[in-house]
Amino acid sequence: MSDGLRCMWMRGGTSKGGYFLAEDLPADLAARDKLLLGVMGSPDPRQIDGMGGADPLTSKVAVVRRSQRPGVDVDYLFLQVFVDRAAVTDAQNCGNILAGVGPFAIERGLVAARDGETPVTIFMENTGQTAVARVQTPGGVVTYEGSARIDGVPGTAAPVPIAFRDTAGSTCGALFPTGRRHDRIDGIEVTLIDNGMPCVILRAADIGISGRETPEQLETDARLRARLETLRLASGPMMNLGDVAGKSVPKMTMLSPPGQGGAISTRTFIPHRCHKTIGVLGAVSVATACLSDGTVGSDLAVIPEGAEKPMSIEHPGGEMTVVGHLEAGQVVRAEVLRTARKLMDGVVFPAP
Ligand code: NQM
Repeated sequence: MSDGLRCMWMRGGTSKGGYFLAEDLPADLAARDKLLLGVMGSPDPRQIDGMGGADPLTSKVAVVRRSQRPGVDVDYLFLQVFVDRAAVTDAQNCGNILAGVGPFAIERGLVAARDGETPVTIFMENTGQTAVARVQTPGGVVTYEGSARIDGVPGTAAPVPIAFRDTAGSTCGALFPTGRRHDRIDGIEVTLIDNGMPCVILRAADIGISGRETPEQLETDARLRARLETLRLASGPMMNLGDVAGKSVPKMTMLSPPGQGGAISTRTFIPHRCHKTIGVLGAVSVATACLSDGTVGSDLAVIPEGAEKPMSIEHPGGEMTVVGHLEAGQVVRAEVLRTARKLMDGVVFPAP
């Protein structure tokens, strides 16, 4: 591949990665994955010979194509390239990288821009569900500049609001895959939920932390990590995910009462590194748990009044607001505000 490979590097929300047109990647999946490992410089904890940033949040890929589905603009496949293992997985979605898909699709000519704002309907191949992202396109050109601010990213940028409608049971087949709103595993009460991201939700206090620790403090707590992994491995089959030893799902989110005026406070392992903030669909799943009676979370959360619930999900880097829309006590739609930015457009040269 000495001629290199066309790609755009983008920040999507609080993540960063390579955005490719499907036609620019090999159709053979083994060849594609080998190439992407070379692009990122994996396996290597420093990813020194590639573009990856030595963190799962900066070792991500979006593969985008024009959609053949009625009412859908583009299909988006998310790939997590592991940092220190020679593995690439499509077993999870990513709502942060999703934020860059609309601008990328317009820039590559897959979607015609309107003057002002362009809605881009995106089929998320990982989970078979659809999201609508609104991209700012004054004069029919994508702009990344604006006054929207999201925690975990310095400065401001153009807003990319994203709406999710049908994310319940995305990977596990049901919102509550065990059919129960809480379960007990290894003596700890958990809620197993999937509203776009399979998550194991537990109380921080139940596992012996305050929930106010930094990600660095939590990552160096060997006892905590071992306990979380035991819970995760037991949760996998209960969530219809099978053996999750080598998988990046479910995520492990520990909840505590809000400390900054939000709805709930979180610390999340994804699953072996502690997230510096929280994933988008992870936050949608946490908000949904908190808004559902009888769950771990419903007892800790401070829920806003009204049918539209702006749930401020606190995380180590600030907060992310998920607006949950309820019908008959169920979350039927969720919206989040993200931003994205084009960092580089060109040719990448993967390690052989
Ligand atoms: O939950 C990290 C991220 C994510 C995923 C992870 C995400 C989501 O912050 O939708 O965005 O949980 O692996 O990009």
